[in-house]
Amino acid sequence: MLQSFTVSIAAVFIKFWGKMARSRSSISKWRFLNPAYYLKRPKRLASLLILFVCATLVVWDRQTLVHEHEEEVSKLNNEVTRLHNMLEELKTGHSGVGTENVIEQSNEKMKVDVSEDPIDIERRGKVKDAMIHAWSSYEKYAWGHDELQPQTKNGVDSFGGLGATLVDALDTLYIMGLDEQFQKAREWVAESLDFNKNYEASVFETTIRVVGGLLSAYDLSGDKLFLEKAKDIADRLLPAWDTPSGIPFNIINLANGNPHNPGWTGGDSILADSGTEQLEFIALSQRTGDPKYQQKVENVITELNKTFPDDGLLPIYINPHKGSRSYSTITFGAMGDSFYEYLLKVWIQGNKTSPVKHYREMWETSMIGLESLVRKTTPSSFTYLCEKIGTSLIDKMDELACFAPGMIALGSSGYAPDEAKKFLSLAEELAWTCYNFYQSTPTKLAGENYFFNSGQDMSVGTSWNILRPETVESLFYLWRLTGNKTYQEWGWNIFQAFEKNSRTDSGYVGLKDVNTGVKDNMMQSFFLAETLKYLYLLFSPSSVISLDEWVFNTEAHPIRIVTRHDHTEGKLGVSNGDHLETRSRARREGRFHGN
Ligand code: DMJ
Repeated sequence: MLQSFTVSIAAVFIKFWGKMARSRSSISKWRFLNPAYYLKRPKRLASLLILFVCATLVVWDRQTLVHEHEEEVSKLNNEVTRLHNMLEELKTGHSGVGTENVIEQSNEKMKVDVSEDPIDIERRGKVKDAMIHAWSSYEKYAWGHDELQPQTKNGVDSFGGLGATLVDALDTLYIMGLDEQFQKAREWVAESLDFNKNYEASVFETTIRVVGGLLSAYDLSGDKLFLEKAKDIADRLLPAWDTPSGIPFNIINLANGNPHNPGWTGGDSILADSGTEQLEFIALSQRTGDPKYQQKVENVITELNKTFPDDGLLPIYINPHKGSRSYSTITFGAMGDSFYEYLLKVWIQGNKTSPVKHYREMWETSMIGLESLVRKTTPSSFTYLCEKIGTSLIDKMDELACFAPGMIALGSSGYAPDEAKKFLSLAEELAWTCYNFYQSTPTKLAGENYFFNSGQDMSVGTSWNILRPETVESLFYLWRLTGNKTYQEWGWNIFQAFEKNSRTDSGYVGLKDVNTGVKDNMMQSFFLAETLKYLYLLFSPSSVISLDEWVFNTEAHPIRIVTRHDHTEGKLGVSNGDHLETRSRARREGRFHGN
């Protein structure tokens, strides 16, 4: 604008000057240099002044433009430098975009794939938002309690007041890079986590959530506080294994150490409750150098292996005095499930070496049994796992058994190629069924269990949904092991159904009925420990908690795989070096910055 103004002033001046020049042509051509020429005639002086002002304006205007352009160019250069730096940081594992933690692989920082799918980045961002919402609701209404009741906005101590949600969520917070929240939770563990409770605790639940959660937080952060706390609670659980057979009692008083079994089992121990402490207690021995934890839990497997059946399937009740099996259901669902899971995972935790060979053998035997439970629905040919009592098969499958596709996929690579392929495809078929447990209901959330009647495919039995993780857990393993993006799509659909039906202003709730969508009043701690973690990892690069370096306990707490030695003559062959190795490697972990 300024430029056009100066141009018009100059044009007026030139016109005026032209007139003057024509009328005074006789005057000497040097007369313009004589000051008197101007001083005698005010009009000439005015013209000179106008000419001077116009010239100044033109020069000033140009200078300003040049300066403005220089500023623009400099800004663009800065932007180019910033983007270049971001690219470099992404290549070396520090994107500076978000705040998640990248997990190192050996000595090298994890390489974030710069060509990562932007949809994955966006989706894991949404899962992280869900975690922030779940956590801040817990923080606001139930801090320090075991679980949040979102509808009534209060906490409940369903596990004896051990801060179950807080401890269960530690590693999820860490992996998602929610550092402030992690630190605040750490302070609570340091100041307020007290296990000296006159409470009849479930040995299984306390182990998988509390011991597992603390060990995982230790392995990820290297903070010794978590290991000390894990040792404290494990020491309180240990008397549960003091039975004639070594099969543990499933309940123990945390203050006085008196163990017993629940009345409703008729005095028996539960298979899953007795065979799902191996990963945590072996890890604890490795990290403390004290063999007693590992010895107790490995005795259980040795005892069960003495009479292990040809099909590797054990009923859910076992007598802790005799070590014998009681007549009861055989299932990969409730009360059986994680016994089979841990046979495979202890073998992985033990680096698949000879001291843990019998775990793999027992697991493979159980897979023979599992195959004998496989049936297909009509008319759509969904593959499912039956339950069994005596010799009778029951056409029923728990959603809990939907961990099995992930387990089978994880174990498949230990077979020879043909078997591996067969088991991987069985895993994929079962995952499709589990996904359809979700898709077949009006809310697109799965019920607790399903029946399979001829001609009707699947129908919901118990119709609640309590935010369970098993299906997304299997989708996570299948995505990692096959690279098939379909599993991400299924997981995303399930996540959206949780967002639609289970999200409230004060946290996430389960549904009393997946047909009507009526809500319950509980945010289960495993929603933060497992469901959201597996969903987040489903949209993360596979080097974040690499399956080559970590093994997940049954509550989705990643435990670092360390060198294993056997224990002989009552001594645990886990060297102090292993213990140190675990700690120092954990400290070396890089911080993950990505969405
Ligand atoms: C979790 O506590 C664990 O995954 C356990 O093995 C089975 N049940 C719940 C989640 O459904």
